[in-house]
Amino acid sequence: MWMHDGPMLPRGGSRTKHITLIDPDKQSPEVAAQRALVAVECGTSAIFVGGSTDTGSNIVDATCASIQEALELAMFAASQHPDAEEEMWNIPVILFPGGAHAMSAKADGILFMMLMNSTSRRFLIEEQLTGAPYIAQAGLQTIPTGYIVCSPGGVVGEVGQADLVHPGDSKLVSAYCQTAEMYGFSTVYLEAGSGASSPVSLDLIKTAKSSMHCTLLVGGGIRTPEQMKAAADAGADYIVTGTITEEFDDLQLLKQRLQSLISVL
Ligand code: 1GP
Repeated sequence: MWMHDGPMLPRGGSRTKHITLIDPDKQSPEVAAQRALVAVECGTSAIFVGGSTDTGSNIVDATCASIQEALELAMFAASQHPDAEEEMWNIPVILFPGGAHAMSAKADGILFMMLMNSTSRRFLIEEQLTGAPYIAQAGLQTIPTGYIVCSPGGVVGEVGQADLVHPGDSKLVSAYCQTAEMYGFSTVYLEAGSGASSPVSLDLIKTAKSSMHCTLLVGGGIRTPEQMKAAADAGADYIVTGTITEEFDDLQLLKQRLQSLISVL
């Protein structure tokens, strides 16, 4: 269980941080926990749990529980060694829900999102209305997030019925970011879609960053150190990667791949 005062995803700091997204549908809870530990060893700053739109709460819950248990064990083990860094394991597990059906009280917090460019009332307010009572009862820390799906958009763009933001739509992304800030959201997430053929355009990231004071998350289709560095230089406070973590059954290979990405930040 994450133990800190203050926001889970603070803005700024001297460098961009990395977040690992784990889709509970893509591996067993045990393997999810192993992958999360490797990611933390490589320097990831938070674990997001979520992704697929049809994942039930039971598998989300089991995955969160497994990751939390692994982090607590790693922290305890570190506390027994004077040279080990106990604090590095104290990172938040945050729900990144496809909807109100994918929740868990085992998480530390939740991205409480408005899919701002959805054309469907469901993703603007209805899922939130369904989820809010559960979140309140579970006592999850909410991270109010303006979620903006940019082209190519992928599955989330289709399912979320997003009116995609395209490269060159600078005025539009700027207005979305200003609106998010005026609503009091702490965070804006520019999403190209999981497994996207290309990441969010660098111009959109730059414009978003200069349009608001919210924490800026960027994700979708980021696979190389060059893409990581470019998104960081454009102004992302956090870069989210998911798919690459699912591509390696061998944890040593996963470690090498994640290290090569995170070390450029
Ligand atoms: C998806 O932005 C995240 O919501 C991560 O995308 O799976 O392409 O890394 P990838």
